[in-house]
Amino acid sequence: MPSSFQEMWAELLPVGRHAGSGGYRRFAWTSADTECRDWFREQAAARGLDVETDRNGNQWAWLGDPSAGDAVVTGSHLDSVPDGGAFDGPLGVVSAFAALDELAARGVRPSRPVAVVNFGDEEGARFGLACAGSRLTAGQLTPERAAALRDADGVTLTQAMERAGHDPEAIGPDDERLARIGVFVELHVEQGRHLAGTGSPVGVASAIWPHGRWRFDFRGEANHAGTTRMQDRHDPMPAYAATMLAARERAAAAGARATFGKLLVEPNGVNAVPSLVRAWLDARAADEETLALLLGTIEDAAREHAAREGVEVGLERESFTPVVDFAPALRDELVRLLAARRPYEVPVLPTGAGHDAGILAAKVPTAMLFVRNPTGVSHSPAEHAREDDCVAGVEALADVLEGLACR
Ligand code: HGY
Ligand code: MN
Ligand code: MN
Ligand code: MN
Repeated sequence: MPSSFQEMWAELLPVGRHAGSGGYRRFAWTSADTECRDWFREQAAARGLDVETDRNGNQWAWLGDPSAGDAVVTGSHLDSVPDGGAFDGPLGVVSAFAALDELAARGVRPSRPVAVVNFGDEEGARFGLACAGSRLTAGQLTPERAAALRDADGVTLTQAMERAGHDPEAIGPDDERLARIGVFVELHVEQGRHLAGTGSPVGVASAIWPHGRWRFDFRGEANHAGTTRMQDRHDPMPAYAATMLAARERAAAAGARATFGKLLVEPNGVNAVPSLVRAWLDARAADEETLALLLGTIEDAAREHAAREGVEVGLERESFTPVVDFAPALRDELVRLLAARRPYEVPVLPTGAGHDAGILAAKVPTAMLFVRNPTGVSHSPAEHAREDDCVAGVEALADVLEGLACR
């Protein structure tokens, strides 16, 4: 008998959870990731689904014969950001299995193949590139670039794959697989408060904001903290700090987002003026023009403050995802399928968070469902969704799958 939503949730909850912070450290191709993958296989086997791991390490659990094509695929990711929350990713995978159970309980026999997918390395927490598994499959990440992505210990993505038992020589675009997908629907906890203020536990995505990651290298001159006069320093830290404050101010003015959440300081000594401050910027905006303008002003600020401190500054764009406008016809079909069985209005909302659905959308008709997050908090151990809202999400996903897979 397959586990219920609550049982699946309870089984997955402890995996990769850090005792100290209560957050998750499910990084790609680590032992925690392997445990998540084992959990996925167990859930699939308990439902008699055929499980496969594709050339890029994504897991697929099939109901029906994938070679028939036009499949209805649902799912999300199981990896996390450092000390992330329990819901970001796993809610979409657990809900997908639970929705299949709901279809079985309703006696619904899909006329199209249906699959649950676990996309690998969505957060990019270890190797720095988000959605690596879906990007490889969609041809947005080349095997050569994947082999050059390194973690903090210098291990490359492909070396990590190999150490986890996955053949790194196999990675690459998978158009044949994507051609068999008729539609992909990802359920995800909302990472924001749009639904929190409404009577709707579930909403439908309209768009994903354009977003990207840029790396600033501020290079100065290492020196002694005690003997170097302030006016004699070429210290990259104040150049970074002034740039960060300018980014915060300009993003706020533009209604955009700018986050410096990761720094690397060399030599990283308390009593040494740094030689290097490497700062990663995550920037996002509702449209690409606003984002480009924001980036331009932040880059100007970096150059201005570097010159003032007598240090050099380098800038490299590490990743960029253009705006994703989900297909209105499919989006509206989801709203119709949901509204038909619900007393509440089904909101349609954009998100500033990236998702595998945003990558797939370039190749496959794609849509997203959001489940209400009472506080909106995400990428934090405090991330939460109420159980009744999660159950409402499973019901909604089951309605959508029934409507799409039983045409
Ligand atoms: O960064 C994001 O928006 C996503 O959680 N990977
Ligand atoms: Mn996330
Ligand atoms: Mn996510
Ligand atoms: Mn000394």
